Amino acid sequence: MMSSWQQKRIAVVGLGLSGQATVRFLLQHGIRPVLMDTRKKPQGLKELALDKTDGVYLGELDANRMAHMDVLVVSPGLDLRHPAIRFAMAQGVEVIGDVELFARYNSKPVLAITGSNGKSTVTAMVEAILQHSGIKAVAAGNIGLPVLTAVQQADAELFVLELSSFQLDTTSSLTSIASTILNLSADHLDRYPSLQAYCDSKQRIYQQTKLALYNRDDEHTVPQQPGLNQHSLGLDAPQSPDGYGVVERAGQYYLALAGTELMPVSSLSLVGRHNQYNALAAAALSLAAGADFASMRHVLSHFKGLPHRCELVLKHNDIRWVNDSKATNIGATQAAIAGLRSDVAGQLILLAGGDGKGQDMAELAAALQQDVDQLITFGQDGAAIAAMKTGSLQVADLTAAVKQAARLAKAGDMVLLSPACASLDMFRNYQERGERFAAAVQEVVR
Ligand code: UMA
Ligand code: ADP
Repeated sequence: MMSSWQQKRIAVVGLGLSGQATVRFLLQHGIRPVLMDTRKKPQGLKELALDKTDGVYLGELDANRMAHMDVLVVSPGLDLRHPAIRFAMAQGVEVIGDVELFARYNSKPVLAITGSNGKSTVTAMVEAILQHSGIKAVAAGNIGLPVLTAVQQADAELFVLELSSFQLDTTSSLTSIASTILNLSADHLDRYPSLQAYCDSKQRIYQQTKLALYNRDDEHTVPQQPGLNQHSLGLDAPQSPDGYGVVERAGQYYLALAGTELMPVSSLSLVGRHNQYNALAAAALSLAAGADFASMRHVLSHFKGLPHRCELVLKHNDIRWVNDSKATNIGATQAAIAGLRSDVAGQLILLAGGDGKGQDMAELAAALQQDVDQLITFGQDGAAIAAMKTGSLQVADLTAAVKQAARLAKAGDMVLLSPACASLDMFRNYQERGERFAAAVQEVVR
């Protein structure tokens, strides 16, 4: 496939982690791309063999230069509605992403995972189950490892891809042995004109899949394309003897998978109903890839949650401090509140705020009013969240929020950072926000 590309003029647009991996991949195949980024100084550029490229253009994208290319490999961080990209497309330039390039080149089996929330957790679970089953699986994509770095790993036998809607927008050839949309709730509405447009983007994951696994409690996840081999997942009874769900026997609840009682729900290592669903989805996906039941049981009963997802950072004087910085949208925060509430004897104190990405905070109101005892908000859209609950407190920043929570918290309480917003108004990314929270907690509490 790559030999036909040697005659083409290729630009890599957006030089973050995925863009840099794309440049390396192309150079390894003897292709000299043109490099572009709207940023004046993208990090890590110096490590690339820039002398082997056909030029590096930083700062405002030049529409005419782009229109002279045959193909633009555009990073997921760039909005396809950017005028220069639109102009190039209108001139007939092909616009794809790194996942599309991966799909055209890769010959190994793929499992593909998307959804508004739970993607990374399920991706990591599936990778662990397959590895325990003796299959050399590699997790890549939105989870962090660029797909064009992963595809170079010669000993990889299968790829478990976490795909964002942005990656799916520029992908059309991906085939998978199974794929799933875990759930869909409002997110990234600063990049999509409507929830339906965001949903249509997610639906692209089913395009050439051998098995679509969807959430029967979330209509947006049901394949819209007819004629697919498909199964539904849910936390109720399976819909057929070989279906997927939860069954009750002698007062115990079990995950049920294709006619097998896999394991009691009570022995899952992660708490919260949303994680029961994540475990079921991970088991269903790995089954399609040939994993064994013993490995599923082992991994799902020992899996340690990923950092920044409902992670206990400190228990002090019987007050628990939980970091859920990865909750960058309302759906994730709702799941965290619903999942943790029943486990809190005292007050649930929520810290929320940041960049709301155009979400309607009214959707969070019910959870805030019913299940949250004290709400402390911060950041760009903190006021919009505070307006959803009377008696809430608005503070200047995350450290002030931690200090305020420390004043309010008593034995039996939980302080939960689950912001329902992106972090980019105040932090480099959600990881930095979570780390600052943990540091502030140590400092203020001890
Ligand atoms: N940017 C510019 N100019 C450019 C290109 C990017 O200003 O020319 C900015 C944008 O604000 C953008 C940010 O840089 O948001 C990052 O974009 P990038 O292209 O540099 O991103 P990468 O470092 O290549 O990381 C991307 C994914 N990032 C996005 O989709 C925004 C990473 O997902 C992914 O792990 C990585 O590729 C490897 O595949 C991160 C993410 O935040 C975790 N994803 C979003 C999410 O989960 O909600 C979709
Ligand atoms: P993603 O990769 O899609 O952002 P993660 O696995 O990183 O998802 O989880 C992010 C946050 O989303 C978690 O901290 C949790 O609050 C919430 N979450 C996880 N799984 C689900 C789910 N199945 N449904 C709803 N919310 C979830």
